[in-house]
Amino acid sequence: MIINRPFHILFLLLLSLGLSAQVPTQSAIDSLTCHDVPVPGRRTLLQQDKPVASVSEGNGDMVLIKGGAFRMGSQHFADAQPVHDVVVSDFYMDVHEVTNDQFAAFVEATGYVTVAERPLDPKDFPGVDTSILVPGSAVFRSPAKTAGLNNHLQWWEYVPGASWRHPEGPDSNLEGRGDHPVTQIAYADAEAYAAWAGKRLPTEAEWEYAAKGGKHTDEEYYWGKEKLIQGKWMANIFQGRFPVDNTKEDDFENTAPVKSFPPNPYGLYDMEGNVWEWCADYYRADYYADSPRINPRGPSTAHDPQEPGLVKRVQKGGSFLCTDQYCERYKAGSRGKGEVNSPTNNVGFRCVKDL
Ligand SMILES: [Ca+2]
Ligand SMILES: [Ca+2]
Repeated sequence: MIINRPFHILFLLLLSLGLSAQVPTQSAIDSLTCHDVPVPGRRTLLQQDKPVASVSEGNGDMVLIKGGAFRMGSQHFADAQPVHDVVVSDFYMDVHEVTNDQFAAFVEATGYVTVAERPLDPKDFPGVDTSILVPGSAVFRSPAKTAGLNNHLQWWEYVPGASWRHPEGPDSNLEGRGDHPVTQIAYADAEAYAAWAGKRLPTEAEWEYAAKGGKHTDEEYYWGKEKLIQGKWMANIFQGRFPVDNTKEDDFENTAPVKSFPPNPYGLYDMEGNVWEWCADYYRADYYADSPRINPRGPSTAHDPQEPGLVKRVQKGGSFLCTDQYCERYKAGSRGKGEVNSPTNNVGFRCVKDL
């Protein structure tokens, strides 16, 4: 079911055609923005952080996350308040983001066609020349210069032919990127993969509980209080002057191979940065005000007050485009959100499974 795709797609289409486009809301900016070689020594650095009685036997590329109580949310983000007590049950979680090779196996087995690859229905785009309604998706393109950071259309472009197979557009491919996280994934795509794999998408609470690793509660980062540990970056985010100059201090301009950075205490990689990860919960900015304490599964409907009418699901952890200058939502307890049919080249997912 395609819901509200026209709003975002049309927005970007207009930009690609050089037509006028309205200035996006801060919410739109957040949803789209916050929206590459292992560094020896860092994994060793963190192995001393192994939690007590939190990691059990593995399940393929999954690890058992022993359930328990934790403090969910962040006092630094309005929609992540109040910070509140939550209890989650045991579950298995993929140790890394779903990779291009894994997604390719799913597509090979099922013939699945992703949202970005599907034809656009002219009924969803009244008044728009049908010749420009071609499958594609949003791609980050670093501009030579920007006029401030208020208009994200300066660095997001609707690119016909962009899809998980061609993350940056038709001229790009997955060569040498089999172990990178799959991108250009809409919510339904992630859900379809999970069902095929006999798994499901994590709830927001499960995801955040796992990210906090059984030991990190109120720190600014999922790995602790300091952004760098002994001078080393702990996640693939964006360094430099966003969005024009990525200095790649963490070695990666785009996605990184999964497991390029140290695992958290549960043995999970890239819970922050690399790509945003879809969660099963609908997004409501006010959900934490009265969410259930035990195994919360999100509100029954989505509502983003800054973009009412758009159906959004929660995304967590930030991406290679997150930076303190513009999108800090890679930080612990923060919440991202995405319109369900608006994939980008910095959004992917991982799965969980019940015991
Ligand atoms: Ca980076
Ligand atoms: Ca991630």
